[in-house]
Amino acid sequence: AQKNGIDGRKKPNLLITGTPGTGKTTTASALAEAAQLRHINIGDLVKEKNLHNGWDEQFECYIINEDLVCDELEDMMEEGGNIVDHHGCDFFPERWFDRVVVLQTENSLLYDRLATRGYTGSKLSNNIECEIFQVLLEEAKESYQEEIVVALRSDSIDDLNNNVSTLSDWLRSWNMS
Ligand code: DAT
Repeated sequence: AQKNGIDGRKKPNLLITGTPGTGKTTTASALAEAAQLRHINIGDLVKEKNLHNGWDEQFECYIINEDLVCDELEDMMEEGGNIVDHHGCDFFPERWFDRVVVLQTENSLLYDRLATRGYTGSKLSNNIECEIFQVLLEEAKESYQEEIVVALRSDSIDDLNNNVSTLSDWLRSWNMS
């Protein structure tokens, strides 16, 4: 991570990514509260601001307009102090992030979480496969410098609390360094 960011940020930007259900939103909102930073859930932002090109019937999700999302976020990212939460990471400018966290969850636990969320059929199996093949970890390593990418387990509430505390410590040390 760079002191005062590549763009002269005074506060760091963190990306929390991972397969749906691994705990991105839960982790990001707890961390945002603990560290007094802004939580940006890309899925919610896309819906609220209509940053999409319609609904994908096959994948049952909005077709994100990546250019509109990046334009919408640019000023806030330049300012710093953002925790961005999204199940993808390859379309953001690399310079935006000081650290990229990939949450990972054991398959059977993830299966239960997604089933509880109402996922069935191919939507459920596609997401489990995404986790088995570590798609997001690979995507993160391809999109950012490896030294800023960290994989964290998110199986239990203990993991969640540990992750929030580890990441709070890191955010604090970034501010002081
Ligand atoms: P995501 O934003 O990655 O889709 P989420 O934060 O909505 O995931 O969490 C999905 C569900 O799993 C939700 O009911 C909270 C629960 N959960 C999240 N992280 C967890 C953890 N580390 N241990 C146990 N349950 C967790």
